[in-house]
Amino acid sequence: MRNLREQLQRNLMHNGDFERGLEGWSTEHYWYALGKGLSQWEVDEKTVKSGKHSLKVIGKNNRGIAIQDLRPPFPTCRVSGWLRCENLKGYARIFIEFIDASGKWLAGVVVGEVTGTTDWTFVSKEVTMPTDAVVFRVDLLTTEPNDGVAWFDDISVVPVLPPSDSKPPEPPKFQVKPVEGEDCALQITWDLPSEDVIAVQIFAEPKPFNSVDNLLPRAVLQRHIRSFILRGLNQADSIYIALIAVDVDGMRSKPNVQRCQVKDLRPPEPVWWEWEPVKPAIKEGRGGYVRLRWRISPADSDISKFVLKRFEMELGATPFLEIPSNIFFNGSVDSLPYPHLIGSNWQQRQ
Ligand SMILES: [Ca+2]
Ligand SMILES: [Ca+2]
Repeated sequence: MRNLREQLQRNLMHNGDFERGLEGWSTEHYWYALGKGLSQWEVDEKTVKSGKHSLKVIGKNNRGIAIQDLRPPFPTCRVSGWLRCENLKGYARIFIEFIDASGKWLAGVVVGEVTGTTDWTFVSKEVTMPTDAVVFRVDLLTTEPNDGVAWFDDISVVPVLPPSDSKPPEPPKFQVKPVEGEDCALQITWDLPSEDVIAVQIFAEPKPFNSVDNLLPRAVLQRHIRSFILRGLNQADSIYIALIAVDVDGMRSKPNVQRCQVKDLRPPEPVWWEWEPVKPAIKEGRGGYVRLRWRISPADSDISKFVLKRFEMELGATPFLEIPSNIFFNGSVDSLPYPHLIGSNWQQRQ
C-alpha cells in the first residue's frame, strides 16, 4: 500500500488527457459568450500531444471555456498542460479560479497561454489557494472572439506537499459553544492548523479518553474547514471532545480533550396540564380547591421553573403561582385555592 504522501501527490484532474473525450469537463457556459455565441469544443484524434485524443476549440467569431472543478486536499498545487493554436486572436489559456464555500469568487491565476499560431507549448505554474477557498476551478479558454483553433492536452493538477519535519503536528486549538436555536448541538471552531496538516479529525465521546486508537471520528475534514456542528447529542450528559490534526506523512497530534456541557437553546414545548376540583365550593364560583397535574416534554429537562397565570376579563393574565423547580417535572399540586377559578380561563406559561 502506498503511503499517504504518495496518495496525495497524484494528478487530481479527471480525464485531463481527453482520452475519454469530454468526460469530466463542462463547456456550455453561456455567460462566457462574446461575439457570436460560444465556440465549439471537439475531441481531436489527429493533432494530439499524448495518447489518441486532445481537446480543441474552434472559433467562429466567438470564444469558449471548458471547466472542471476540483477540491484539492492541499492548498498548493502544480498546474501544468500543453497548449497549441492556429490563427488565434487573443490567447488560449489555462486559468485557475478560487471560490469559497458560499460560492464567492476570490481570485484567479493565469497558468500559461499561447497566441497566434504556436506549436505544442508546455506551461506550468505552482499556485496556492487563498485561505478561505474551497473550489479550485480549472478553466481552458480562449480570451477573445476569434476565428482560429486552439488545442489542449495533458492537463494536470498535483498537490505540492511541504517536506516532512518528522514530527506529529500540534493539536488544533478549538472552542466549543452551543448552537443558537438548536437542541443538543455544539459548534466547534478551530484555528488554521500548521502548514503540513492535511486533515482534522473530530472525536466526541461520552467518557474521557487519552487515546483515539480504538475510536471512530465523528468527522474527518479537509484542512481548509475550520468549523463543525456536532448534532444529536444527549443534553443531560457532558461530552468529551478532541480534535486531532493529521499531517502529510500520516502523523497525528495527541488528543487535547475538552469536557463540554451540552446545552439546549430551544424554547420549551407547551406544557400539558389539566385540573379538577378536589373540594367542592361552598357556593358556586366561591372558595374550594383544585388539583393541578402537568407533564413537560422530555426534551425540556432544562426548565428552571414555570409560572401559572390566572386570566380574568378585567385584569388580563396575572402571575398566580410559581411552581418550585424541585417538583416541576411530572407532578401534581393539590389544594390550590380557586376562589376565582370556576368560570375563568387559565393560562400557563414557562
Ligand atoms: Ca491526450
Ligand atoms: Ca509533521
